[in-house]
Amino acid sequence: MFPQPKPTLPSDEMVRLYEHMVQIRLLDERAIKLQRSGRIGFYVTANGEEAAVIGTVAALQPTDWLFPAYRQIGCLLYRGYPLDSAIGQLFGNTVDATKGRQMPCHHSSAAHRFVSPSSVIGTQIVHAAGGGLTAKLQGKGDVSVTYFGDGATSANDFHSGLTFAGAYKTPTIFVCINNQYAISLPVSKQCGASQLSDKAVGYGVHGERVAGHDLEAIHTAMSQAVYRARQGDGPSLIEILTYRKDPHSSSDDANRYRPAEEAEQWPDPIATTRDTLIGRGVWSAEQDALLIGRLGQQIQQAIQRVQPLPLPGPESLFEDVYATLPPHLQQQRHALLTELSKTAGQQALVEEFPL
Ligand SMILES: Cc1ncc(C[n+]2csc(CCOP(=O)(O)OP(=O)(O)O)c2C)c(N)n1
Repeated sequence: MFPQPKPTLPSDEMVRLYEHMVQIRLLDERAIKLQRSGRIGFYVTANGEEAAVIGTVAALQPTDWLFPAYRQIGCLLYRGYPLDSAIGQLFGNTVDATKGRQMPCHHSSAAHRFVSPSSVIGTQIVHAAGGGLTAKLQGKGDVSVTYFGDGATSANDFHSGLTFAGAYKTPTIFVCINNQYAISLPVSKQCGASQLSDKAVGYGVHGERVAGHDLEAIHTAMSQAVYRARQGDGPSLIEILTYRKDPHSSSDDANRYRPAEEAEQWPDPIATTRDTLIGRGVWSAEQDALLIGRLGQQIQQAIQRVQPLPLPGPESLFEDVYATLPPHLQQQRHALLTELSKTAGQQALVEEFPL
């Protein structure tokens, strides 16, 4: 009923995926500069995880559900989410779909089946198990996919989510991006298992580990997991082994808890993929430079468009929960706007939202 996954990526497809990987890297580099220059408050990169993100999302259909953590902006861009919206979320301004209510990097888009991430580690794992059961009951062949880090495998929600998915044989794929650290805590200090994918067996879930710099291997493992899930053969845990090349976020200094030279032992997914493509004769250094220039310019232009936009107005605080605002919230909105009108010239809003 469903097509068997192909074991390798055709070269033109691999080039296409490589371009998405480069886009993530360039956006990360630019966003960190925005953070360092005080223009956005916070950022987390996917540096070292680009093949994990793109190799997995590329094995899915746009109708499959994603339950991400905070390093998977690349999945959303891969699915066609506008760059302006992605960057607007970092600024929390009027093109931010989350209206400035979330931390930067906590994107969500119902249209792209990219469910709102929570900062609380591991919560998305149970949501994805439930999403998998929903997909199974609907019977359309959709799968649900969740992304989380090595640290999240020690959270209660990992146990709950995999127990549920294994028991109900949900079409869920648990993608654990093992980047070696949960902030400052190395994997070896938070878990006694020799590999995290071994945990799957106790839940009746297929488990497998794959190298994080190997785009094709990731894509193949994911395609096979998707195939099993769509066939009704239940969930998989895919551990993607890589290294977090940057600090945990823009808020910490990794030099305080790990030696700088450690990163050099881990292959870079971008360089590995680029070299593979050049080695196959389907890519060149000149094309690479042109790509970096083109994507960098797109990002720069999007920032120039988005950065000047205003922040959401204070009245937006009261939107999106109730179809009809209850009287006590109407009173609070009026009181807030009346108060602000005294200092910030918001009289027009008071008139727009009278009691
Ligand atoms: C339940 C919970 N505990 C602790 C934290 C603080 N915290 C934020 S990120 C993080 C590390 C997560 O590491 P990992 O799951 O490996 O993901 P990574 O950031 O490496 O991608 C921690 C401990 C949190 N957000 N939620």
